[in-house]
Amino acid sequence: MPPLIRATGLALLWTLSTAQGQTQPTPSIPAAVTAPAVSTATTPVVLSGVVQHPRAYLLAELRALPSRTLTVSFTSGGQGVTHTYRGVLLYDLLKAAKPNLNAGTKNDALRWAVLARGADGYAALFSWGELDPDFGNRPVLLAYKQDGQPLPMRDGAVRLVVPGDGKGARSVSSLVELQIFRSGP
Ligand SMILES: Nc1nc2c(c(=O)[nH]1)N[C@H]1C(S)=C(S)[C@@H](COP(=O)(O)O)O[C@H]1N2
Ligand SMILES: [Mo]
Repeated sequence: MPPLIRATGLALLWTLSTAQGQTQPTPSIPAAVTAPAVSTATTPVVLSGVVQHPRAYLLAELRALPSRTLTVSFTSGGQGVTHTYRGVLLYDLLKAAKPNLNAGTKNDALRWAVLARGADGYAALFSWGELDPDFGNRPVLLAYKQDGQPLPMRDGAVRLVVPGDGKGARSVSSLVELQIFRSGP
């Protein structure tokens, strides 16, 4: 018997045996009751930390700010993807928050960082120096549009995109929190 036909036959037998309800385990949590860890248009992005102006941004508020449009390529699960994203510069939000810089420390801003967190708890770190136009100048965006449309639903209302990163791992989707902090003595 050719392997494909044998495999198909085995799969059919398995389907029949499970269809009788003999071997099917009962799921402990019904799928419909599990909250999806994706953000929506009414989920704020909370900017917190040792800053003068902590605040929560709703999608409508982000959309009212100056925006940038960038075409960004990255790999996701080994596959290359390229999209054009529109959003607000992360660096602009950090500046507006005004971290409480230590005036007595030379280039204190270079000790600061921001942890971006998604609705599922996934998180990635960015340093002030890599974002600052005077240093790394990385135009990391809080993106709310992909190719002229709202983000695909699975990415939530707002996601980071990180031009220059090869892998998509820091492109935190369903962004809900930006925690600004100073590290070191
Ligand atoms: N909130 C959240 N964001 C995330 C992840 C995640 O698990 N949770 N995975 C990251 C990884 S590993 C990759 S490769 C990209 C995938 O982006 P895509 O969903 O647009 O392909 O999302 C990143 N952002
Ligand atoms: Mo990934």
